Amino acid sequence: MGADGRTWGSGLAKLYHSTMPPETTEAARPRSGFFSRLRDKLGGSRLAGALGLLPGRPLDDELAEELETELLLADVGVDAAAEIIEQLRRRGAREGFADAEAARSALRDTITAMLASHSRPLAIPDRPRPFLVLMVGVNGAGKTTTIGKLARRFTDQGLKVMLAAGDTFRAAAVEQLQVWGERNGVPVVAQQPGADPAAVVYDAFQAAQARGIDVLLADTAGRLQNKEHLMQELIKVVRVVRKLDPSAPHEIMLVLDASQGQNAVNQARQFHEAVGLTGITMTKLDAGGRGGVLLAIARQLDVPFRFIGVGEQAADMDAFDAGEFAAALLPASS
Ligand SMILES: Nc1nc2c(ncn2[C@@H]2O[C@H](COP(=O)(O)OP(=O)(O)OP(=O)(O)O)[C@@H](O)[C@H]2O)c(=O)[nH]1
Ligand SMILES: [Mg+2]
Repeated sequence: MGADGRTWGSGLAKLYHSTMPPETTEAARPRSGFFSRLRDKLGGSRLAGALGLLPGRPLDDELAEELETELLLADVGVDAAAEIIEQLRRRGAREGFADAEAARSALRDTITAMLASHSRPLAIPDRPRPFLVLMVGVNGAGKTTTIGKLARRFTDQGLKVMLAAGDTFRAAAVEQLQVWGERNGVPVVAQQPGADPAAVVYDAFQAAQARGIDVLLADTAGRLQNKEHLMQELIKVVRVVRKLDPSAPHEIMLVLDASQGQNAVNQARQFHEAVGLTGITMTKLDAGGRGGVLLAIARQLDVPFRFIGVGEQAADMDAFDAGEFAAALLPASS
C-alpha cells in the first residue's frame, strides 16, 4: 500500500459484515429485466391518470393542473413539469392524441428528449492510468455501496481495480469498504480513522500507479452540502491528487438518493459549484424514490447521468438510459 497506508485486516471486515446486507448470489436471485424491475418499483401508474383523459379533449387548464400534480408527485419539479406540459400541449395541438396510449407515448418521448443529452455512460478510456473516480455526496446517499457496485462492474470488464478509503470520518466506514473489497477481490488502501482524506487518496493514487491499477475508486465522507468545511475537505482532495496527475480526478461522481426528492437539485448544484461534477449516479430507485428529480437537474446542470441503483447488491445497478428511464417512469400499460 502507500507509504503510510495500510490494508485493514479482514477480521474487522468480517465483523462489519454482520451489519451489511448479506450478498446474494446471482443464482440465488434471478433477475427479471432490470428496467422492468425498475418500472415495478417506480410505479409509474400514478402518472397515467390525467393522461387517460387527454384523448378527445384539449390539454386545458384543469387537465394541465392534474398532470402537473402527478408530475410533481414524481419529483419532477415545478419548472420541468411546466416544460413537459407545454411540450405536450403543443404536440397535442399539432397531432392530437388518438388514445390514452398515444398520450402516454408522447409524454415518454418528451421526457426522453429532456434527458437524452445527459445520457452519457462512463467509459474508462485506455489512458490515463490510474483512472481516478472520486465519489461524493451527502450522508447515506449510497457512495460506498456504489463503489462496491462499480468495483464489480469494472472487474468484470477485466480492469484492475483498487479502492481508497477516503472516508476517515464515519466509524466503520473503512470496514464497510473493506467488505466490498473482499467481495470483489480488490485491494483497499486505508489509513487510521481521522486521517486526512487528501493524504489517503494521494497515497492510494501512488500505490495504484506502482501496482499498475486501471481504476482507483475513492470513497469520501458523507457531508451536508451546505457545510463549508466539509466541502473544503473535498476541494483539498482534488487539489492534492492533482500534484500526482493534473488531470485527476478523472471522474467526480455525485451520488444522489432518489428518495430525497427535490433536495437533490440543491445537492447537485452545490457539489457542482464546489468541485465540478463530471457524473451523477442516482441510487435507491427501488426504495420509494421516483427519480423524476433528474428532469429538474437536467434543466439546470450539464452533468451526465451515469448509473442508477436499484438495490443493495453488487449487481443492482445499470447504466442510465434516457428512454428506458422515461419508460420506467411511465409504463405503457398501467
Ligand atoms: N434499497 C437500496 N439501498 C441502497 C442503495 N444504495 C445504497 N443503499 C443502502 O443505503 C445505505 C447507505 O449506503 P452507503 O453506501 O453506506 O451510503 P454512503 O453515501 O456511503 O453513506 P455515508 O458513508 O454515511 O456518507 C446502506 O444501507 C446501503 O445498503 C440502492 O440503490 N437501493
Ligand atoms: Mg460511505
